[in-house]
Amino acid sequence: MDKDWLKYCATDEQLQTFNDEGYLIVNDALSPEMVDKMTIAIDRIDAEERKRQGLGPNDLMKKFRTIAADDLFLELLDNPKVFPLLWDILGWNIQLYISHLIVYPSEAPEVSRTRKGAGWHQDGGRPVQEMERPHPRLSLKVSYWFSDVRGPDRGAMRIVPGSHKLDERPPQSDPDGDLDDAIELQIKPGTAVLFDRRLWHSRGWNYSDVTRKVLFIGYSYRWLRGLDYNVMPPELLAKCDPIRRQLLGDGVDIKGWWQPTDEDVPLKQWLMEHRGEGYVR
Ligand SMILES: O=C(O)CCC(=O)C(=O)O
Repeated sequence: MDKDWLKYCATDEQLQTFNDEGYLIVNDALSPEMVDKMTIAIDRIDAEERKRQGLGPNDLMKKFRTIAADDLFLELLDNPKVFPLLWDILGWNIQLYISHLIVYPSEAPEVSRTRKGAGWHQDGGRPVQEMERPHPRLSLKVSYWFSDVRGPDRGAMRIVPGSHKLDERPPQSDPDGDLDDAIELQIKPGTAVLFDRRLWHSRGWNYSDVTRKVLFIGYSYRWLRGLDYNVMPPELLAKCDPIRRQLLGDGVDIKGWWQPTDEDVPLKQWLMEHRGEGYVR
């Protein structure tokens, strides 16, 4: 299993940024070659899905369970530049809970170019309403960017830094505008952005001529259910090493989601061996 992981363990500064701001940018998380290869897969999936979903050329395409759509995406599961950050933030008892692709072409020409604020939210579905407050972290997403969103109106994600610590919707002085204190993450292809599920975020509009492509890989504790799968196809699991199988929701016994045995969580064993017993709680 990939020993490169140890080169990219979180620094104190990275952990502090994630804890304080609710997000972390990882530059060059993917090499240009990997970006090119994955973009070919994304374009293929986009063409297939547009047909299947009956979408027009300017429609936004969403595809869930993308990890199973091309073996290349399995590389993202334990990407050495990102995976170690996940252990340091969430620990070893983790799994993939979602992998969704968004391909967002330019809005149709007749659409007003003056719209602001597109669907600000926190992630989490019903738990957001049903959990007592203040909310715990529970999960985070890693967004991998395959288009260049540096420049105005290219669909860069908007966030309110630090808003994961608020226990209510952040203030919005202009009802037609963005949340106050929103920033746009204008980043280049190959960049990954980790964000806490409690962070208030929104998709930016795309009025540019560049199709915006981003793949969201979400990780949660293993005691939550997957959001876009229950069980991965056995033929996919068969291609994976034990740690990837853990991440894809595989396990030995149903009780292992609550009380994992060593066989359920090979990542724990790996961390004990490579980072020491004291690292593993
Ligand atoms: O497309 C985006 O920038 C935001 C996607 C989103 O809201 C999400 O992953 O929860």
